[in-house]
Amino acid sequence: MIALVTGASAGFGEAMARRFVAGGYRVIAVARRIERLDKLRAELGTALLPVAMDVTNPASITQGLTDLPADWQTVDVLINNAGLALGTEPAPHCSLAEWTTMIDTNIKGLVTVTHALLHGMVARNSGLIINLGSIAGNTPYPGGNVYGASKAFVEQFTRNLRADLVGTGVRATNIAPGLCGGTEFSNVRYRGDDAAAAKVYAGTVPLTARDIAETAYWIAALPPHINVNQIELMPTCQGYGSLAIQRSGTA
Ligand code: 8X3
Repeated sequence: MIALVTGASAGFGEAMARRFVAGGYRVIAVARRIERLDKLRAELGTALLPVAMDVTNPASITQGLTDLPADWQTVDVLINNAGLALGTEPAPHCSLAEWTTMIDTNIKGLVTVTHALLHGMVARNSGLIINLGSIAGNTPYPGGNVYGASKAFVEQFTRNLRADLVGTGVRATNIAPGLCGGTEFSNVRYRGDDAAAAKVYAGTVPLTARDIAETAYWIAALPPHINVNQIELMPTCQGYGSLAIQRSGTA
């Protein structure tokens, strides 16, 4: 069995590459940072194939997939993990360039890789697409603006895949994690301000990348008649908040 994991150079993607190799899969590890993938290959051996690819560049995706060795061409499990959040400012203070980067990666990249591999899965009557959504896709919060909206796209795209794929044997799942620590996610979101990133997790026991990898592996290991449409995970220390109300006469 072959799994292709995007964003495999760190965080969830790296943890998933490790978990799937440990479970007996061969893993196509995709990322821009090839030197990190090469290190992973040195550690995990020939069950991991590093592939340099920028999911925001359709030509790079086509090239990377076309160049796969013949015995690596049949992808059984696609894990669309590559994605990022940039900023926590209110919408009027956000950078359009950062909004566009999130759309290009979290939406366009995910859709392009899926489009490239979907035909093969349908032709083979089997396959699994795991998309990495977020609680931000269905729980609005201040500063979530385009990031949350991109994850709402991931959620609904996954459901619509399900609508179109009934009868094909191809499965699709949206994994929607909440607070998850120990990855670059918040460091990237706070644009390298590591102190601000660390504050996000202060005093919490967040989810870990291994928790998400274990979830993905469990989903893939289920019998083929079971489709997990969506799974939302939060650490026990996290919950839902109340809605904001501005009352007249108050600040
Ligand atoms: C990451 C979880 O809570 O920062 O997608 O939106 S959160």
